[in-house]
Formats: sequence, C-alpha cells, structure tokens
Amino acid sequence: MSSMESLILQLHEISAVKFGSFKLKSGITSPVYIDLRLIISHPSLLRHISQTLITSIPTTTTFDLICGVPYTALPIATTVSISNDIPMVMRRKEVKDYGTSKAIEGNYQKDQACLIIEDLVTSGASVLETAAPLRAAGLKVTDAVVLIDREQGGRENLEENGIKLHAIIKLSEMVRVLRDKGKLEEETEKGVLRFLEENRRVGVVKAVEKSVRVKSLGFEERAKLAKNEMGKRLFEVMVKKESNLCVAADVGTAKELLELAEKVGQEICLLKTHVDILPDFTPDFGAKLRAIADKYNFLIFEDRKFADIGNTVTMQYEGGIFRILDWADIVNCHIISGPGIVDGLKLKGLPLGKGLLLLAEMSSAGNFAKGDYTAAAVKIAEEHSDFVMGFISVNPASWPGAPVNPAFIQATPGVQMVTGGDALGQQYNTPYSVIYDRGSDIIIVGRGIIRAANPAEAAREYRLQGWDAYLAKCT
Ligand code: S5P
Repeated sequence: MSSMESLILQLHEISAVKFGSFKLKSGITSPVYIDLRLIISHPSLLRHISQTLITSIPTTTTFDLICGVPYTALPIATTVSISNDIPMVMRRKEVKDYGTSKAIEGNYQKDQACLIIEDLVTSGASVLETAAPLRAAGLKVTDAVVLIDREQGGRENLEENGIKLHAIIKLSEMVRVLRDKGKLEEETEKGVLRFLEENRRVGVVKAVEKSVRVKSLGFEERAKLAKNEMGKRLFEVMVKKESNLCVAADVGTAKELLELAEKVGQEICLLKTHVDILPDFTPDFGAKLRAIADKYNFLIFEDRKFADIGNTVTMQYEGGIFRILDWADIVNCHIISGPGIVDGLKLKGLPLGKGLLLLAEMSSAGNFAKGDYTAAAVKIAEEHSDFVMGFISVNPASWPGAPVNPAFIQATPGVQMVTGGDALGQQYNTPYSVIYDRGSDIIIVGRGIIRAANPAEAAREYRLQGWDAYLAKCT
C-alpha cells in the first residue's frame, strides 16, 4: 500500500473525512466533509502527515522557512519544523494594536524564501491571506504544500498569484481509494465525484464572474472626468506612479513625519497628515513637506475632518498656528453641519486650486455615517463637484446607484494586510478587498506601514497589492 493510500485510510479511520450532507461555509451543500483539526489527537498520524508533506516537495524547490496557515496547519508546520530542523514563522490571524503589533512572529530576514503549509485547499483564499503579510514583510513566497486539495480552483487561483501548489491528496483520488478499499459505497463515490465536477472551479468561476462584471474605468479616463483640478491631478499622479497608496503619517513628531515622507515618497500618491498631533510643529513645516512632495510627486492631504458651520471652518482652514490652506493640497470634512461647510471651505480653497474629500463613511465600529447620511454626502458632492474631489468611504460599491460618478475618487482607511482591528474600534480590511470587492480607489494605510520594521518596504508591498487590485478591476 502506498503512503498516500495509508494516509487516506487513517484519515477515514479517525473520521477526519465524513460522507453525508454538509452545509459548507460558502453555503453550498457538500456530500463530503473534511475536518483535519482532529489530527492533533493522533500524534503518529500527525507525524506521518508532516513527513509526507515535506518529502513531497521537489528538491529543486528551496526554502529557508516554513509557515503554517492558522489554525489547523500550525501543528503540522510545527512538526515539520521540529523533525526537519527548519525554522518556522507564524502569521497572526489578527493584528492587535498593542504589544509588538507584528503580523509575523519569529525571526526572518528579507528575501528569505518561505514555504506555506496548509491542511486543506478549496479556493486558495486562506493561503493567499497568509502569503500577503509574509510578502509584505519582505519574504519570498512561491510554493505552498497542502495535504488535501478539494480541486475547486485553489491551484489555479494560487498560480495566478505566483504560488505553486503541491498537493499530497486530491479529493477525487481520496474517494477512489476509499471505494477501492471497500470503505465507500459506489453511490457515495459517484455522488462526490459528481459534486466535484459541478463545483470543480468554485474559486475560478468566482474569478470569471468578477471579470464579467462591469469593467471599471481607468484612472486616465477618470482624470478627464474630474471637475476639480486637484482631483484631476491626483488621478494623474496615480497613473504616473502606478500607486493608489496613501500613507497616514500618524507619527509622533514633525521630524519623524518628514523622515517618513522621504522613506515612502516614491511609493505613494498621497501623504495624509494629522498636523495637530505634532508637538514640534513650526511654521516652516508646510514648506519642508512641500519640498519632499515635489521631489517624489505626491499630494498632501491634511486629515483635518472639519465639522463646524461654514463661517468657522473658513477660519480654521486658513488661520491659527497651522495655516492648513497654505500647504495642504487636500482637506476633508464631515457633512454633519450641512452643505454650508462645503461652501465655507470652497470659498478659501477653490481659488487656490485645492480639493475637498467628504467623509461619506467611516471605518470605525459603530459609527453613524451610513444610509441617508452617506447619500447626503453624495448629493452635496454632486452639487459642489468643482471643489469636492471625492469621498472617504468604506464600501462605495454598495452605495445605492453605485458606481458613483467616476469623476469622484474614493479613499478608504482601515487597511492592513490582514483583517482585524485595534483596541479602540478601528476595523481593517485587506488592500484587495478594499479596492476590488468594496469598490474603492485609494488605500489609506497608517500603522500597517509606519509600524513595520521597514516602512519603505512595507509601503512598496501595499502599493503593489493596491495597484494589482485596481488593475484586476479594470481588466
Ligand atoms: O473613517 C476613518 C477616516 C479616517 S480619515 N477612519 C480612519 O481611520 N481615518 C484615518 O485613517 C485615521 O485618522 C488614521 O489617520 C488613518 C488610519 O490609520 P491606521 O493606523 O488605522 O491605518
């Protein structure tokens, strides 16, 4: 009996593979259910699986580290690591905004190759979720090994993302072996094979469906539609730099902010500031930042979130210590006080060619910017499209009447390589989800970049992910 056959029989023996009628996470009903969490109760089987996985990798595939996809593959990866003396890294499923706030645990160096280990692959989404933060940390991910491939598009999806899948057991082989060994009725085998045939490419079909949905207009075309000059310029910068990344420069001092701008300048279309958090702010701050912005061709967005009546915001925009109007290309405002706030800001900003983003939605848990409020923001934007260049949004593809006028730009905060949140209500989505699924244009990334060991490298990875998702939307 081959090692693969013996593995299949053992998995069947411990009921890690069950036949019947099971509702899957995706909502579809499957005649087969695989639960590999059980293997931790069978140490010799766990060892057997781990050894088979690692020996199945072609010798031409080299790697320095391994990383299991949480949670089920973690004990498998650990066993592989211990038995073969290969160092392991671990990907946090959620990044918390305390402690060291790392997405990847363990020691590694940039450019090391990391092999991903997974127990079961359906569409390949979980492998991709683990590959993204590894890549963002500077590791090379080109191969993944999996115990069972459900043959539902995972291989193709991973291939498209530069990852070769090595599978030990294909689900169709598994049912054939079980049938041959008399563990399965012919009817059940046929049922599973039929199910597999019908659902063979769940993930791929999804990808095809996505590609037949309305192709998004490219930023070049949208630059021509933009009525606000700064909006037009932003679209043009994005095209030129192939970047839809905005870094939220929420660092402790003006000095650090200027240093950060130098580090990430090349990767970004926009740098977002909160100038009122800088204890060492001096009147020459604007000119210094402008020089860096000109050097790297990015725009400056002061995230002031004005919220007062029109008359007050004119003074807040122009005056005080910060004199935002002098140096910020773009500001934003809430619409809680009504359209007068836009009139006020426009009075000062429009003659200087500035642009305004309206907060149509927010990323924090329990916020009130939704439904009619979001719709009101869209209406105000349309009425002031000479000055309003777009929105701060989270789910613009879900707005009534979406896609919203493509002359407007959508910028979304709450972005990290992994979903999760912080301890104070921030909620994170991934670059792909923000741009492709939720229909935004720009990812706004703060701590995902500024707290990375190497912000320049992290910014590059976010830029590539954001831009790839945009390209996917346009093709
Ligand atoms: O709804 C919002 C709007 C904004 S502009 N949620 C947000 O988080 N922001 C800003 O985006 C926030 O003020 C911060 O500067 C940035 C997110 O930072 P991160 O560290 O959570 O990525």
